[in-house]
This record gives sequence, C-alpha cells and structure tokens, in this order.
Amino acid sequence: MNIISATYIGSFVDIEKCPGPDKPEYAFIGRSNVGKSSLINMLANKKGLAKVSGSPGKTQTINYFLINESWNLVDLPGYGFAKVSVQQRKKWEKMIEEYIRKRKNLVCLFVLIDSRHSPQKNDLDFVDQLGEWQIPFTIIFTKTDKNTQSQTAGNIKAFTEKMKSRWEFLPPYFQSSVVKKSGRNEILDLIEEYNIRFGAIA
Ligand SMILES: Nc1nc2c(ncn2[C@@H]2O[C@H](COP(=O)(O)OP(=O)(O)OP(=O)(O)O)[C@@H](O)[C@H]2O)c(=O)[nH]1
Ligand SMILES: [Mg+2]
Repeated sequence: MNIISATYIGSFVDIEKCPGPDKPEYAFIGRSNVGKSSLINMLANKKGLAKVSGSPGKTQTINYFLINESWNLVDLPGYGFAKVSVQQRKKWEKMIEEYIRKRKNLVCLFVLIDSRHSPQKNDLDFVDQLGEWQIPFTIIFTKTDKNTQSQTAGNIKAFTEKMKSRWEFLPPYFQSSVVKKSGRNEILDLIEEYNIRFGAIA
C-alpha cells in the first residue's frame, strides 16, 4: 500500500472524545521505549509525525494520525514505565484499558515486544490480560537491528514458546527495525487487508 498522506489529528485522554468511529483504526501498545512511535513514523513514512524519545514515558496521551484520508494509526502510552507516580500509572492503565476494550473500530491492536530481550513478565502478563478480555492482537518484535539474527530468533522463539504454554493458538507476528527499515511492507499489507474487510462490513 502506498502512503499518500499522513496527518496528525489530535491527542486525547478521554475515550468518548476520540475521533468518530467511522474509520478503521490500528493501535500500537507495548512497554515504554519499545518503539511504538518510531514504528508509526516508519509506517507513515514521515519523520517526526509521532514524537520519539530516548527516554521512556514520552507518549502520554492517545494520539491519532489520519492516513490516506481514510484510516487511523493510533499511538498509545507505554506500560511498565517505573518512573511515574503510582497514581499517574493507574490513570494511564485505565485509559489504555478503556481504549482497548471500548473502541468498536479498533480493527487490530499491535503489541510491540522488544526483540533484544528474553521474555519479560510484564509483556507476558499484558498479552494474558488481552486473552482474558478476548481482544485479538498481532505481535511485532521491534529493534531487530540491535542483535544478531540468531539472538533475535532465539528471543522470538522463547517468547512464542511461553505463549504456546498458555494459549491454544499463537497470534500472527512480525519483526521490525526502523534502522534497517524492515517490516514496513508486511505490516502495511496486513492493514490493507483489514481495511478492505472493514469497508465490506461498514
Ligand atoms: N536501534 C533501534 N532503535 C529504535 C528502533 N525503534 C525505536 N528505537 C529507539 O528507541 C527509543 C524509543 O523509541 P520510541 O518510538 O519513542 O518508543 P515508544 O515505545 O513510543 O516509547 P514511549 O512513548 O515512551 O512509550 C528511541 O531512542 C528510538 O530511536 C529500532 O527499530 N531500532
Ligand atoms: Mg511513544
């Protein structure tokens, strides 16, 4: 799919105030610093569209980006960021939960996992939670440029094995690197397929 236009729409903290549910949307969630905002910029092919930072906790609201005038990419705050107050963290968690569970036009939730690490408890807990809520999702293993291919493959295998021990079916998964510019076509192809299905039922 070609990206012709990508525009920032706005930032929201209240689900009720998010843009109307007439367009399909795709949201990105994962631990703080995993690369959600960077991946959105790579997909949209627009540097600086979503704000990126070397320190975790950069994205603090639900940010909407309209793509090709017809569908939205949604950047969410990360989870597992230790340096915010318990109160603030609770607020983000509630906002994320409401968003994930209530948005009827959330066609696919992408859960980003840092491919540099062995399986992390908060990521496994998060995907288990999605299972309990019955939210379908797709995994993207990010930052694959950071390790050797075999280390990355080992971490991905370890994560999927953990999931297999708790889940009957594995969700689809991709790999990405904004440094190598990899994963973009595969993710956009999936979104295009979903957009067609959304159009068919809308
Ligand atoms: N090497 C490498 N660095 C990356 C990649 N993706 C993101 N980064 C870096 O990781 C850091 C965090 O990126 P962000 O996109 O801001 O991460 P985020 O998940 O949006 O973080 P929060 O908004 O704080 O939750 C930045 O320094 C990025 O440049 C990647 O594929 N490879
Ligand atoms: Mg971010």
